[in-house]
Amino acid sequence: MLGDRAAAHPDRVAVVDGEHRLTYAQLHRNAERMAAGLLALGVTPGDRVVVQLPNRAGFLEVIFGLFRIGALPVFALPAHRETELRHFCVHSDAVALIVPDRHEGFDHRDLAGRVAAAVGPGLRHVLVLGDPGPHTALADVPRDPADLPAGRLPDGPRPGDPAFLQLSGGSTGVPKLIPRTHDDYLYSVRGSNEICGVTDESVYLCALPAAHNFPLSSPGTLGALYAGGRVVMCPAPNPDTAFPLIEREGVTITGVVPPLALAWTEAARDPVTRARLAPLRTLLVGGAKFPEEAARRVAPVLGCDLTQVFGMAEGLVNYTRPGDPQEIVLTSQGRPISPDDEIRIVDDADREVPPGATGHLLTRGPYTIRGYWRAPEHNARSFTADGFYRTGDLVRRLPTGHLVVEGRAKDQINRGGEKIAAAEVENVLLAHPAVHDAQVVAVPDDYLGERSCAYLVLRPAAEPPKPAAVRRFVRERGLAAYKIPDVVRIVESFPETGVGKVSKKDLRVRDEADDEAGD
Ligand code: J2J
Repeated sequence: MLGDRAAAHPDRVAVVDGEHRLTYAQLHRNAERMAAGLLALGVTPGDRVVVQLPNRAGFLEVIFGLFRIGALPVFALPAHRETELRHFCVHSDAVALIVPDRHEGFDHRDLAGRVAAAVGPGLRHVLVLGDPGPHTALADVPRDPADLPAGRLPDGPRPGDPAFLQLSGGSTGVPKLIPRTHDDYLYSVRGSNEICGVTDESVYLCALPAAHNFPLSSPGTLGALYAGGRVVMCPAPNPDTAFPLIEREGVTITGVVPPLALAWTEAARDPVTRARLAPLRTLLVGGAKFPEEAARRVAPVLGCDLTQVFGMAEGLVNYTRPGDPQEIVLTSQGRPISPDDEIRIVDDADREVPPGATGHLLTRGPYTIRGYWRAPEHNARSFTADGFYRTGDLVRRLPTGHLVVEGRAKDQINRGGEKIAAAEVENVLLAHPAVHDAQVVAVPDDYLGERSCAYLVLRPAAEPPKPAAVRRFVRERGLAAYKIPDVVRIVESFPETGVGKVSKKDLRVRDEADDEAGD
């Protein structure tokens, strides 16, 4: 895809990264040289490489380099820490880990060193974007393909081959990996472009972490490059960083999570600030439910069209359409990209619910996976016998086919679009010496939609730990900051359901009662 675009319009700017601009020809050439250099290092087709890079042009050079040789990036996020990176490296049998030197005040070289020491010799390379410290500089990797023993790069992967491993939001103890293929992914990107009107005139601001499925493909950086448009890498999504870039680069389209949409509308109340958004035509909002009241403010305050997007790294993506009635755009999460996306809405026994009723969303379609990477037991639970993916989302369908997300059946916290598997955090809390049992639940939050609350039952005679100490314990265990419980409450016991299981629903209710009591 990139080769075709570079041949068609070599001199058009493909990506902007600060003061740095790469044309399609340059991006393509850099990716080919990266591919040759990675091959020379011993990265072979089918190998996995954990990529933890911030929103920089280097991210695109690396992933297109890996795509070119048929090696699979494993898309870590910059927020991930030792526990997550170790798991990605071990579970994917990665041969290399690619990190930035520092990002947002954090030294990723130290982190990568600890991960490499823990994972062992199978992880052969740590490559660093920027100052490498004790590792290898990514800048030293690229080679001229003509210098390879064969004198050129081998043929690339086939369309149906896996392209990368994306991360699942997860509801289990360890994150699952999602194998997406070149053809299924481009199918979703092409469909997203058609719906969102992405053309060679489009300028996409990559404001969310570039490796996440939403900014990568809905329609995202890949959509902009597919159409021959331009990608602007945004180092952080706050208004002070994003708005000047929108103005300077003439950004026409971007995607954000609901809390950011709120922050952007808040900042744009100031007319001078708002003027910077003049080029912006489309704001996609998704990743978590966008409250109707907030949705109503987008067009009048930001001066652009709202598109709601309800997607998942496993596949299915829904959009509201430019021609949809305003009420539908404001109150629904869109309808599927493709007429071949199959939707079933079922009760607890997998029976279809009546039209318009709320139920579990199951889906099967041209770009939705049929199974996670090397996870036969999860797959037996996460997919029906006939291959429908159990999304864990509770939805209802409007007569127009649009879906309204009503809630969630999966044991997850959606913290402003960042997904936290309760079990993953509970496992860490259980390792605390004072903790006998732990439950992590979502509690409502005006800004984030949800935040996380850890309920702890202590061991007999244990000294009650301070909430700050519990939070520090989770951080020191090497979990991403967004997974650290926002609230920690110590209780005598957990409410139980009729059959003696812990009732998370009742814990959430109890939390609301505590809040009302002014706790
Ligand atoms: C309610 N819940 C939503 C929405 C996602 C585009 C946009 C988002 C994602 C994403 C993505 C929601 N309203 N508008 O991959 O390509 C929740 C659901 C869903 C889960 C998937 C894309 N949009 N969600 O968020 O893999 O619970 O993908 O199942 O991170 O986010 O999370 P994720």
